[in-house]
Amino acid sequence: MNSPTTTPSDDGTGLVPTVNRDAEAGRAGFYERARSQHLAPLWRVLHGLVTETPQPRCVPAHWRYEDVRPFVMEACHQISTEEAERRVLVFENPGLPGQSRITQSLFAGFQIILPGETAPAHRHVASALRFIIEGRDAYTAVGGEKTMMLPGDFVITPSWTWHDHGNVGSEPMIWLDGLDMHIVNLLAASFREGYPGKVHPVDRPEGAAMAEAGTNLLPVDQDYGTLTSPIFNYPYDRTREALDRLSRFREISPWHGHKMRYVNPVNGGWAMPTIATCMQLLPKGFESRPYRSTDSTVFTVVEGHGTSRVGDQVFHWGPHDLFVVPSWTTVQHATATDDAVLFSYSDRAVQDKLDLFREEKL
Ligand code: GTQ
Repeated sequence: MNSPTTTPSDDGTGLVPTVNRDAEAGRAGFYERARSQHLAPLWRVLHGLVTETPQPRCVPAHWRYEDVRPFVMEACHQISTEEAERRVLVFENPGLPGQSRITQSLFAGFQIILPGETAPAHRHVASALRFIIEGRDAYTAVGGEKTMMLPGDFVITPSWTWHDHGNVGSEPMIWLDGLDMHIVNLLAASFREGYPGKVHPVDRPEGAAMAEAGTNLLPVDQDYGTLTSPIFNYPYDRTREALDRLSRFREISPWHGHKMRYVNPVNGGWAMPTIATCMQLLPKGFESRPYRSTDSTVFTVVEGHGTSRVGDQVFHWGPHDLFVVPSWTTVQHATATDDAVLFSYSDRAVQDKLDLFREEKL
């Protein structure tokens, strides 16, 4: 092995404590010879590899919309969507600089598309979610069907489906992109293809997916060869109404407020196979009890104002802000003056499938 390696033991976290440090110098020759065969001693790194508790490298973070939006607008003066392919400013977790990660496993970015612009069709194994922040009269086309997008809508681009985006209105549209490419890349399973042409042909009417799967009815004999929901736009008006109605009769969760998960109506699982998505209502004057879970989570504020204590940090948030709760970091939300609605996404969909997910309600 000729590249110098930084093992967890180098920063004092991986060396098994029973190892006699004084004896290690005498073992150096052995380590050196083993290294020539690309072999390494586990006892110098074991406790850094198999940690006692989650050791997230991402940190609690908060982006205010008023700080971020000017940069997103400025990006439009710097580059066109056509030139950029996707004009996106990536949220980089301060604990993971230069890695295009908002958490260890997930990507987040604000994409902006101006009136008249088209983001050309491509497809990739990575799945994407779009959560609409502002604007109207822009669409995304997925697998031959268009959907118009409005603020608060949750839109899915399933793995390996052709997709292009366009703005046919008169104002910019900004949405939050969440992607799982870091999970795909961990497994070295990524493919990508550009479409030979700007847009993929549309061959299904708008609303087709909603008619096929959006009313608790599914076409009999339809085969679904995928874990991704056939619904690719979960519109905000329906989500908001559901939250409002259930808040009138359901007992509130002390940890989550009124929190709903987006489901795939075919199998009852998460709407996406890799990314878990939720929407929650925190009524005015609510204070949640401390909660932690193993899925590092990205939150964006749809409506209202509040405060979240994340580990030892306190974030005061308002509409369209983003904040991150790292794995196994205690979070508590509070609202004061108004109801708040939070959209969130995490890798829980993966952790559930692999029996990794844990949570603690304090
Ligand atoms: O819109 O297809 O933010 O492929 C990153 C990668 C958006 C997209 C991103 C992508 C897209």
